[in-house]
Amino acid sequence: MSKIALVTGATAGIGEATASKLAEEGFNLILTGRREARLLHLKNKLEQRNVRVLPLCFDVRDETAVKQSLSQLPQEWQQIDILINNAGLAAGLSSLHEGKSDDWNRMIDTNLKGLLYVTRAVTPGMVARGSGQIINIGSIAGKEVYPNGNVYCATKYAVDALTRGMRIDLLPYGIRVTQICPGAVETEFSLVRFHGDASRAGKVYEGFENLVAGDIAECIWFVVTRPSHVNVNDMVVMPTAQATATLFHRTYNPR
Ligand code: NDP
Ligand code: 8X3
Repeated sequence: MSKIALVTGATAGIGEATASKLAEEGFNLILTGRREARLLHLKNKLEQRNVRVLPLCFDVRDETAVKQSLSQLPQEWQQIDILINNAGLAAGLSSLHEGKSDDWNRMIDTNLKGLLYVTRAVTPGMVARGSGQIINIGSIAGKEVYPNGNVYCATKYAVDALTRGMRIDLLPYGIRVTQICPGAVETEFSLVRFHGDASRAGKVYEGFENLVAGDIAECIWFVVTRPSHVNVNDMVVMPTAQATATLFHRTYNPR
């Protein structure tokens, strides 16, 4: 029987690329996000690969919506083998004294509380079955704090801590827990961070070869395909031209 993976934030970027990779490899997929049209488009596209796709449209910040969606899964979707906690965002890039509490709340509610709500809904089934795999998408921002990254970095440090906490708590049940921490990946991430300012977002990736979403999907595939006695705890994946969160080798001045 085909395995089932649930990917949060599948409407764009890393989540969408991961969904495509897993569909290619024969996984049935529960795909989530807020943009319903994109979820439906993805369902139609991926089902051409002879896998089944269940699109679930909800905001991970809405605990009631998360609980309702995931507690009412049709019988054939209830055995989730792999949970990929990917939905997340940065909002703004400001010094703390100039930061906007709306941005802070969006990041904390999505990256931290949203990940918790989804995990809380999915893990009891894994515990009952004594198997499962959870992959949390952290960030280099959860390993190093950088100027003006303050709250985004704090949420990704929290993902790092939660990944370790989950691994400890789920140890007796044979559930594998992994964190993948990418450096700069060109997705909609910077467009979202800069509130739709495409010119500012584009500059982030100028002058060096960034990662693409498919690179992270390949890392996820590596983690998923290890034998069941092998767990990858933590994987930091950077562009070759990026040494730290802020140090890039740009071949020309992007400005
Ligand atoms: P994108 O903006 O391209 O994709 C983000 C995804 O998250 C979208 O599918 C979006 O779906 C979903 N999402 C955001 N907020 C919510 C919400 N409240 N409820 C449900 N879904 C939500 O960014 P990336 O693919 O780059 O980001 C994916 C993850 O990777 C994030 O956790 C990010 O922090 C992390 N990351 C990204 C890096 C990068 O350089 N790009 C580097 C390191 C980590 P929708 O809008 O439809 O709800
Ligand atoms: C995204 C990477 O360092 O640009 O998590 O914030 S960073």
